[in-house]
Amino acid sequence: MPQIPLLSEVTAFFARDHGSYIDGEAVKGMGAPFQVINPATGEPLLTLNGASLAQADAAMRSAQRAFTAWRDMATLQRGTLLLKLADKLAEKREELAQIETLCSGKTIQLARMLELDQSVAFLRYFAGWAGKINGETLDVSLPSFAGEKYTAFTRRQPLGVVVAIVPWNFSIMIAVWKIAAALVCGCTVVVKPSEYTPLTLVRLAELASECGFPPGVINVVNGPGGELGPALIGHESCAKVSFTGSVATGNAVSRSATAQGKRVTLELGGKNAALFLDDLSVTEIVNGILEAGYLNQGQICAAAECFWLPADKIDAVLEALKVRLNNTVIGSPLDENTAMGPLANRAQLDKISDLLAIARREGDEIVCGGETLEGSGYFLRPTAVRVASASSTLMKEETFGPVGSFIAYEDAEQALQNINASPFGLAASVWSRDISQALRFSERLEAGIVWINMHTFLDPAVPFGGVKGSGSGREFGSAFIDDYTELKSIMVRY
Ligand code: TXE
Repeated sequence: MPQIPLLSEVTAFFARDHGSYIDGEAVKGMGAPFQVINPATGEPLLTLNGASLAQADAAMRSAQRAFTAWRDMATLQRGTLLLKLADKLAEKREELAQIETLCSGKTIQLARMLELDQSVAFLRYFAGWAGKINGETLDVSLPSFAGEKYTAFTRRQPLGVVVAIVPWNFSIMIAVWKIAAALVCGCTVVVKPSEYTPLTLVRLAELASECGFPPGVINVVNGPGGELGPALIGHESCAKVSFTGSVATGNAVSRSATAQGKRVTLELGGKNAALFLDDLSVTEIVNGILEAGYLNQGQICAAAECFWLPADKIDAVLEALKVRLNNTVIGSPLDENTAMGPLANRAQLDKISDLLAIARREGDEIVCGGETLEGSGYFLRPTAVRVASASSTLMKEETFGPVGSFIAYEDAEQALQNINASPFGLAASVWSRDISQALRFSERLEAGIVWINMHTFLDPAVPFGGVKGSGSGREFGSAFIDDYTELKSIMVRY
């Protein structure tokens, strides 16, 4: 199948010297070099230098200098700039999608539709909050002794400099969630992209400058997180950390941010479940599984990995699913007909291969997939595993890959108890034609978001975030306002 031709802008972009974006300029990194690998081929795309600690400091200082003017800018002007950036991303859709596909292995269709079109939608949504982030007027009950009166009101004030630490699975979109939310509230940002996908955010910051964003409002600091992350979080100018990534790193980020009195929100994934009730047909269940578990090679924090199926249907479902998964078009993510590209990086492939080896040892049955493709790319066939029991490792450890774990239940109530026994709770779904029944389950599923007859769809108007070990804080809706502003009370005697 043919690959799409790369745009000349993309080829020219890869030929440039890359680094970070600090104080309104693309700068060469002064830290250690690292490679960006094309996961479809295993070949390096380019080598760039990470930011040095001095450059991380310069980015934080730049964001701090830019903060006062950005905070004091008329809200409508801030909103207009976000709208301009949305238009710019729409205009550069193909260029950014191709860069992202080369670095992450995401299929070009998903890069266009999710990374770009969704980023544009989220930017426009957040731009709409400009001028609407308000306080309240309060009635106070202080007694008046000499005719004096009192009133009080609250204001929502921006926190200051936000450190946004983002992963590789949706490197543009997840960064846009954080950048747009911070900026519309009047905060400035320093973004730390994943070292696997460092390039598109540098391009985004350049485009923001072209739109008229003042220097320092959006900075991008590239490089491995182990040293840069703590330096950014511990910087005196850091008022808040917004983190999306692994549970282990997120917990370390949270400990260090809280110990230093910084606000922190965490979105950490976990082990999401989908519960299919027994009134559905085999085809309906299979369609639901494919939607919930296998998009973007399963590398979506909200994707389902544990599938609870009625005992009388599990055999038929797995038989039909096996046919559909075995027919998945796997291949170059630059081919528009590809449905499944490679995993995003070698570490990801190794981690999943190790988990599958554990599954085999524990007596789980690999129904289909489980093998890598020949060649140097990081391809894994879409995999379905019928686990031996609810205590199998695969029912607990996040694979973050195209690996569904399937288990039968006799009693949906018992399945619910098992799902809720998880220490995580980012997302879950319940599927049934009986909406009344599904709504009752949705109330009791312990997760930050529960979908009914759908899975993985995120909308800017609907708050998103986890419970239990899956994180704290909420993105989107009006819920983000709490996370990026401080509530100030003002009392007046008159
Ligand atoms: O994540 P990390 P990795 C899960 C998934 C995957 C695993 C590892 O299971 O297999 O995590 O992925 C930065 N202080 N998810 O290693 O380390 C890092 O540079 C501050 C789930 O890529 O969490 C990157 O920018 N920051 C997930 C970001 O943290 C640090 C999405 C995330 O990297 C740091 C991705 C430190 N000490 C992976 N160390 C989801 N929930 O969406 C690293 N970083």
